[in-house]
This record gives sequence, structure tokens and C-alpha cells, in this order.
Amino acid sequence: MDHPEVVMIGLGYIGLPTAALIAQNQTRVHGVDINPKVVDIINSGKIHIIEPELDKAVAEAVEKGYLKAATTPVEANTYLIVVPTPFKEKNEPDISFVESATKAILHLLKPGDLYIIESTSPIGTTEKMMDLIYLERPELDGELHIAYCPERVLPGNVMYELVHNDRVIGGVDEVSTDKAVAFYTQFIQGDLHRTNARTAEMCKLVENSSRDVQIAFANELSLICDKADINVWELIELANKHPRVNILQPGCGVGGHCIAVDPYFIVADYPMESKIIGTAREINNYKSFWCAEKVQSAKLEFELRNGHKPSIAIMGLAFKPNIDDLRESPAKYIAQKILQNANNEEHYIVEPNIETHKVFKLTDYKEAVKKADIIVFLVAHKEFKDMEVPKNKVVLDFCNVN
Ligand code: SAJ
Repeated sequence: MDHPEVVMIGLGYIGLPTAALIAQNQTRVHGVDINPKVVDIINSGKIHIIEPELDKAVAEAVEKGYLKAATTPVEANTYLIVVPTPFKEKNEPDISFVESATKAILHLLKPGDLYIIESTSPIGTTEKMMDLIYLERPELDGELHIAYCPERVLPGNVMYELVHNDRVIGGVDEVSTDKAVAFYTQFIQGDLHRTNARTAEMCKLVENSSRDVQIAFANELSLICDKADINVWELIELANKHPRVNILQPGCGVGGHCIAVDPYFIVADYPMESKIIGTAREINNYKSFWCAEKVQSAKLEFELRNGHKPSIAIMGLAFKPNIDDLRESPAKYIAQKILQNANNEEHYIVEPNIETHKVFKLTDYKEAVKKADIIVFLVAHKEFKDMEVPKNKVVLDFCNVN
């Protein structure tokens, strides 16, 4: 047998770690990415994203010859589709990358092959792709094994969670589920839970929507507490002393490419039925707008009180603590809003996890706190925890870091 066992389409945040994991198991993986730069980087044993432990895994897999990258697929026995599913205007899911990845392997498929989608997808996508495949290759109808198996790893802890998290696996029929379970059993130590494709698709969307709804509850409490003059952090800590209450933490909004996106995949298809899910998205988006408004009010109040314009330190741009990822970041959105509202004030923008940024001029965090009149904490980075902030500063702490 000359061809690799697995073709992995998409070598991003999930595809590359998964390819490396499979390759570590001495299974040959042919990784495909449309970006030739990414392909070159990986083939040189390096990585194009930041994720602990991933560099070692990729370097080893490439060196031993188990992982190879290219811009086009080759024949294999198992095809994994791990490409982005962004949303279009009006928050509608865009499955065009899944579609084009599927079309790219159509000519390679043969009876008995396993085709798995891991990309977060709207309900019915796997069946849609099955129809597309059998329409183009009718002689294969019923001969392939087709399944959906979403990833559920936390950025920053991917290499551990990939192996240890439980997985939900849903085939378009029983045999497909069996084959997909047998495939993942080789690499995954967590339990593999069987279901059908639609339930597995929905399960992924529900996991992230559930977290979004819970964070929205915390953010809603933060708005109420601000008006009611109650410390929301203390309130939540006390309420969580109840054995059956577990409220999450409010923040400056919800970001990242998963929790702030996936709920829309349900809302777009079932708008009448997904009231809480849709409202949670609105509340979490509104929280970022509210934070920017709070900063604006603090600026005006400072000027009235002191007779001169304040300088402002914006502490954090990432979408959550201790990472360098600014995608869908509420902190970045707030920083942009603050700068749009600027009226000749001095701004110090801080992001300790990034050295330089093409739009924002970054300042060291200690220097920013020393120089600014108003300190706005947006992300609870470890550097900001319990920092000494002089008493004469105005502090807006939206993430309970100080
Ligand atoms: N956040 C809060 N308050 C909290 C917890 C989080 O405001 O109490 C905010 C964070 O600051 C951030 C956002 O929520 O802006 C999302 O962060 P996160 O750490 O909750 O999750 P992600 O987006 O990094 O990863 C999620 C995970 N899903 C769940 O926890 C249900 C992960 O397991 C998924 O694999 C990932 O989405 C994904 O790829 O879908």
C-alpha cells in the first residue's frame, strides 16, 4: 500500500494538532491546506499557530515521515474535513469551505472509504455532503462510510484535550458510526459516544450555546448590579455557595471563533424556537458596547472634575486571558470604540501576549498604569492580577482582575 492512510483537509487550529496526533500513532497523514505558506512551514517541521506542545508533535511527525503537507489531496482510506465554517452577513453559516473540501476529494473516493466532517456545521450538513458525493459519484451510493465528529478542545490546552476529552460520533447509518468509532479509538483515550449525524452536529452547537447563555446570565447580572450598586463578583461568589447554583463570570463580552459564533448556526435555521440562544448573543454583544460607553462617561466625568482631559490605559486586547488570539475579541472591539470616541486624549494600549500589532501601538503594562489617569481592565491576564494601581487613578475593572 503506497498511499497514506489519512487525508486531513484543513491544517488550522484543530486540523494540524489532530494530524500530528494521528501521525504520532505511526499512521501516515497527508495534510492539505490551500495556503502554500502554511504547507511549506509544516513541511519544514515548524508550525504557523501558537499552541503549547504542538511544535514538538509536528516536528517529530514530519521528521519521521508520518506527516506531509500539500495544497492538494491524494488517495487515502480516511478523509477528515477540518476547515472553517464562518458566517456570512446576517449571521448565516457559510459551509462553502466544507463543500469545496468535499469536492476536492470526490475523484479520489472508493468503496469502503471513511469520510468524516469535524468542522462545526449547521444541522444537516453531513447529509447534505453525502447527497453531494452520491450525486457526483452515483456508483458509490451506499458504499462509503460517512460521519460527523465535532472537536471540543480548548485553545491553549489542545494537545491534552484532543486525547482525553470524550467525543460524540454520529454516522449517517450504523455502519458509518461503527467505522468512525473504530478510527478514533486508535488515537483517543476519552469515551466515544455513538449517535446519528444530525444529533452530533447539534451537540457541538449546543455545547457552545449553553456556555454563551450562561455567560449572558452573568453579564446581565453585571448590568443590573451596576445600577443597583451591588458588587457583582461578590454577589456571584455568594450565590454560588448554594449547592445547585454555578454562575459563570461576567466580562467585557464573549469572543473567540467558537462561542461567539456557533449559537448563530442554530438561530439562523430555527429563529422562532431559539429565543434564549439569540437573546444571549445580543446580551453578550451589548456588554461590550456598554463597557465602551462606561469608559466614555468616565472620561467626561474626569474632565469635568479635573478641568483637563484624562489619559487612558486599555488593558488587554485578547479574547480571553493569557492568550495572544484577538479573533472576535470583545476587548479589541472596545479598544477600537474608545479610540473612535477619542477627543485628543492620550491612549496607552496594552497586550502583554503580543509584541507588536499592525493597528495598535502597544505600551508596556506597568508604564501604561503609571502614566494613565483612567485604567480600563478588559482581560484578566496574569500580569494584571493584583497589580499595584496608585490610589489617585480611576479604575474600570470589567474582568475582576484588580
Ligand atoms: N468568558 C466569560 N466568562 C466566563 C467564561 C468565559 O466572559 O465565565 C468568555 C471568555 O473571556 C471568552 C469567551 O467567553 O471571551 C469564550 O472563552 P472560553 O474559554 O469559554 O471558550 P473558547 O471559545 O476558548 O473554547 C470553547 C470551548 N467550549 C466550551 O467550553 C463549551 C471549547 O471546549 C470548544 O472546543 C471551543 O469553544 C470550540 O472550538 O468550539
